[in-house]
Amino acid sequence: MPVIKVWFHPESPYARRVLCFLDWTGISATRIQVALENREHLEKTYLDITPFGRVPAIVDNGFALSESLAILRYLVARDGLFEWYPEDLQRRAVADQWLEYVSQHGAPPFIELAWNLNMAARYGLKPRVGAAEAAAKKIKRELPVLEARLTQCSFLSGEGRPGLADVALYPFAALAVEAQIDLPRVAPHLAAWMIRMADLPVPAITT
Ligand SMILES: N[C@@H](CCC(=O)N[C@@H](CS)C(=O)NCC(=O)O)C(=O)O
Repeated sequence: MPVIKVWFHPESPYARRVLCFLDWTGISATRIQVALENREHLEKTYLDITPFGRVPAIVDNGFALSESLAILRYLVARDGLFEWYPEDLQRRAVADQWLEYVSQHGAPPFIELAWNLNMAARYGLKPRVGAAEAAAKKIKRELPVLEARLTQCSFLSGEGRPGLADVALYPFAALAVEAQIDLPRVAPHLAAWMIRMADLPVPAITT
């Protein structure tokens, strides 16, 4: 099979969803770093690959695709990796339920907190006024949801092994320290899940 090209930034949790999945599944890919800080994502050469001008994006044998979750679903179907995203109607529906939940509610507060408390300053940018407080409120609502699921199941998938919802959450939850969330104290089951996920091979942070 031709080698996939993947455009990423090492600090983008969206891109890291794809990088983690590539590593965990052993799909070979050429990684191309996009310097968001130099606005490379807004250059024509990159916009020719993805109309959205964001990372991640992939090109597979001339076929271009953006949006991290669309890419994960594509890779599952392309390589028949249905252990990550079941084909059975109701198991797929549950996988989608958790994937949607992570996408809409579970993951965003981690990056919003981490960005506004730490990351923005690293890039010489100012955090948005009130954004960290708003994200802290959101995380307070979502942590008990994640914690309850991971009290009942070892992975969000509910399948006894990680699924796409777990992949989608992992790089965001990995921002807990930068988000100033003491996971072992406030969400011990989520913290234990992080360790289970970290036991899977994880890509290095740089190319
Ligand atoms: N919904 C997109 C979000 C991707 C995204 O927001 N990526 C950020 C980096 S974390 C980006 O490229 N930002 C550049 C910009 O918005 O200009 C996905 O899931 O792939």
